[in-house]
Amino acid sequence: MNFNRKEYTDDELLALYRGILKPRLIEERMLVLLRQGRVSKWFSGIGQEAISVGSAMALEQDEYILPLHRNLGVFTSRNMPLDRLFAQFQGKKTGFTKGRDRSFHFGSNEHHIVGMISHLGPQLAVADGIALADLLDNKEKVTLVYSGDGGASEGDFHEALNVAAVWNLPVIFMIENNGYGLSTPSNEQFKFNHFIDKGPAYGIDALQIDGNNILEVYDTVRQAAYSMRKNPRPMLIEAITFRMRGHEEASGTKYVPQELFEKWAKKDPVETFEQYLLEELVLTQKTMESIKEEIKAEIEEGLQTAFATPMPVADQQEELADMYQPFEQKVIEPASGAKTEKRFVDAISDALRQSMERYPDLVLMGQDIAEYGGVFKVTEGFVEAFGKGRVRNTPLCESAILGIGLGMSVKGKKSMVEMQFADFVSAGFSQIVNNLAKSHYRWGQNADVVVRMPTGAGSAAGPFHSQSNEAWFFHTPGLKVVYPSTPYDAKGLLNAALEDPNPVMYFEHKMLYRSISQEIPDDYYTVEIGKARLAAEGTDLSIITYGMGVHWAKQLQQEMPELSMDILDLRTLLPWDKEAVEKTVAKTGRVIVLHEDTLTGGIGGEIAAWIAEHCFQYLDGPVARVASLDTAVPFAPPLEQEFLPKQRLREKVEAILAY
Ligand SMILES: Cc1ncc(C[n+]2csc(CCOP(=O)(O)OP(=O)(O)O)c2C)c(N)n1
Repeated sequence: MNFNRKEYTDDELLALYRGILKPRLIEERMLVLLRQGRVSKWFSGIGQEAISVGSAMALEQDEYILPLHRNLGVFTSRNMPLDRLFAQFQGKKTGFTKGRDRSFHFGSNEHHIVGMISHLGPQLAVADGIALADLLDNKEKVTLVYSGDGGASEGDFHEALNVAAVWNLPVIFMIENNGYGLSTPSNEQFKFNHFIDKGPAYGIDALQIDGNNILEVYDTVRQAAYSMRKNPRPMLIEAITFRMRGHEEASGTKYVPQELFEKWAKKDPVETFEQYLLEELVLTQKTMESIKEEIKAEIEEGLQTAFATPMPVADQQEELADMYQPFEQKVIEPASGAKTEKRFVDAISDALRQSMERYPDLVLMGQDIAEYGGVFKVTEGFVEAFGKGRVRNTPLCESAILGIGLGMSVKGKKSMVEMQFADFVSAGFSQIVNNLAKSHYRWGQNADVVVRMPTGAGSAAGPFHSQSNEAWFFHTPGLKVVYPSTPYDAKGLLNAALEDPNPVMYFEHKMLYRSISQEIPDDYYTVEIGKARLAAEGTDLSIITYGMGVHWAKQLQQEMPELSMDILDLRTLLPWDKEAVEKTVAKTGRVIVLHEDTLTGGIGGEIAAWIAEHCFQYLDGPVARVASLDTAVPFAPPLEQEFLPKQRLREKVEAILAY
């Protein structure tokens, strides 16, 4: 191994030595505990410590690091108290996730670390988001994120690098190339020779280093970070290394040829550095022994404390409440009575503009939303008003942009991500349901992100520009889902969504954009999230619905003037207003749940089940559902009309009344 100490002092070298020893000694202890069955799953970083430790120690303490499952050295380099770290591994309440997530799956803002979710790749875009926040605030900071050679096959890798390159984000993408992804060797994982070959393809500078040489890692990252702080841009560093143990401890290493272990054992990052320091007379045998004893004592103490802590006791209320960042909405009334007739689309635009004025930290991101104004022209004129920094055209990278939203939240910024069509959210699904939705519950980090979802059918746009996919998110704890049906609610609910520090999916039906208008307040105001609204009042029947369903029910009422019915517009789907539902059911005793989404697994099923369970005593008939056919959304208008539930509504109303 070629160590080059350059100008580094003895103290700096010794600090690196202490740094690299700690994760190694912890791991050696963990292996013993594993054999004794005292810790569960363990992903070993033995052989790769120089990368975690060298890179983490090269950064400033308040620069964010986003580690993965083999980066124990990042956590130790940030001097996390070991008792807490071990408590985290053991699922104890005194860890970082109250026992809710395992091993390295947590973050700690105190230590400027954002931990991974199991999916690996989504981590990369979160780093982009942190870097973007710093860049917008001229902070001159870098963010460091890791990827394995296997995880780099994920689409998220491509998206994160692409956006970082286009936006000049100061992110160090550290690729730990250890030759295997679980059991899959590199030649079955990718066809290129080196990850550095990818850098230029993205317009990113790339460097390849010996990942087992802590001095080389430290020096390279220090220099890269220094240059990137002054001249913001991403950098790809490929660290060549080897995984000396199995993917995780239970899975063995049969698939790895023995000679590879022998070859890499000679390059052990801890032993070779130790040997170098002894030869350089930076370290003596005696100091080496005493440093080891000191660290071992710290480990034992941490372990004893962690083992002595009891397992968490489940408290249902606390578990449910912690899915969300606590937030008590105060409904804001408009400051004056001034009103203007506005179309649905203008109401949305109004809310965005006023929220941009209200929150200087709010950033809008979406495809073609800047100069072009978005495909539905919601953000027309916004660049002139707020600048390109806050009104950002994005590449076609839904997943990365949503992950960036989470990264921005880590830095206290709000973001709105516009899906060009709600259908395309599938390309960023994992970021929403796994990252944004779960991070508060897991480690207390809120995701202050509103995702705007132009949704719905009716314009012969075919299966991929027409879907109603609110049920995907309705099923995901941690999200809020709102779905206005009037211009008044569109403005008030979007303002409320942007105010709320939790991730909110905001559905806006495209067919309502220009087809309905209403006099709405000129001033800023909010509508309460979680509250339904009676769109019509009657006594014979309740139609519980939202979005376009409200308008279908109203049309039916005009066609059947003799019919006296409640039309309950849910407005918020998650959490939905059970009180209002119970009230209308108690009043009429006959219920239809109506929605544009397809029938099976739609929100109507949940509401109908809840009514059956909790309002049985009020019912004079079965709880009926009217929804779209269980097919994709067809293109040709006659097919689309048959698909949509509108024409089946009347029939069902008559059947329920006649029951
Ligand atoms: C999206 C996704 N697919 C599959 C897995 C299962 N898995 C966990 S780690 C891993 C291998 C990762 O290899 P690499 O990125 O090279 O990192 P290494 O484990 O070698 O450090 C796999 C397949 C996962 N966690 N997430």
